[in-house]
Amino acid sequence: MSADFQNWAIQCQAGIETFLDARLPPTDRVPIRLHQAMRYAVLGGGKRVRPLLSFAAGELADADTRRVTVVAAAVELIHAYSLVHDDLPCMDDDILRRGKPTCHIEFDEATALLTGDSLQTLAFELLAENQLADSADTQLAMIAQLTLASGSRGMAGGQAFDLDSVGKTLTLPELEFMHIHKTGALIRAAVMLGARCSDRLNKIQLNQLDHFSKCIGLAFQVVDDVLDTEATTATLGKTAGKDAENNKPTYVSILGISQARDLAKKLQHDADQALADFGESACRLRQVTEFIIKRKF
Ligand code: GRG
Repeated sequence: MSADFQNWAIQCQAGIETFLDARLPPTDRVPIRLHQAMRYAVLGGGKRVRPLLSFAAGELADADTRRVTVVAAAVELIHAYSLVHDDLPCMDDDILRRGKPTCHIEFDEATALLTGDSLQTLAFELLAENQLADSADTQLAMIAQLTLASGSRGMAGGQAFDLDSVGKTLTLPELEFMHIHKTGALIRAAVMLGARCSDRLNKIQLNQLDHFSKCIGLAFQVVDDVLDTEATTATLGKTAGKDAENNKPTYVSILGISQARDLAKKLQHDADQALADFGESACRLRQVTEFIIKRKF
């Protein structure tokens, strides 16, 4: 990673932290325990990959940073909610997330459930109360895009497939279908919402960007599966080896580690190709892609 990219990423991560800190309800406001749990689940952790993608796509489209910050925060809130719910005993039943006890361990199950619910609605509150696009039609379309990416036809639907797949043998296309929804849909929304904060990109360019975002959504998951096999709990900040322990089909269980790594490289190449027409303006998106592929946690 170049120093230039690292500085840029640190700046974006700090910007999103400040914004989320200001917009999450304070802990002296009732219901205090719920507000404490919301802040616990969101602040001071995570790689903020989805916000980095929104900022990089925003730069590509020359979008207003204040608008991009709002959509990046909304996507990160949806992501944080999904992690809180995913860790619950009725789902993945995990005790460690972002290097600290999961929300239901630190608080309790009912609070964790309400935390996820409240983070999700806060995301849409942000999108509804700020100007994100030049036209109201575009803004409504952006909000619709995030609802679709989060719900039963996106992330929540992918999670349902995931829960249903435990102990089963999936084909590669079935695994891909699951991850396009579970992980890919929100990553796609992060990219596209960042770009749509400006109306600079035409339909062809938006389609190219959409293709890019589908490739990196899958690449992110392939790398996640490799890390779940190879990295330690201490490095990941979440329990390593969970997929095998839970008898879940993964890219590693289907392809083996070496072919899974090759697939991640191929997807990076496809993502790069999708950006070919953008030239230098897509530099940040290429750097975030490299970060996703080379990450160690
Ligand atoms: C509960 C509706 C609902 C959905 C949950 C995304 C998800 C669906 C569950 C998370 C489980 C998981 C480990 C999925 C693999 C990919 C993934 C989303 C990893 C975590 O994202 P990172 O690495 O996490 O970006 P940080 O902590 O860095 O933000």
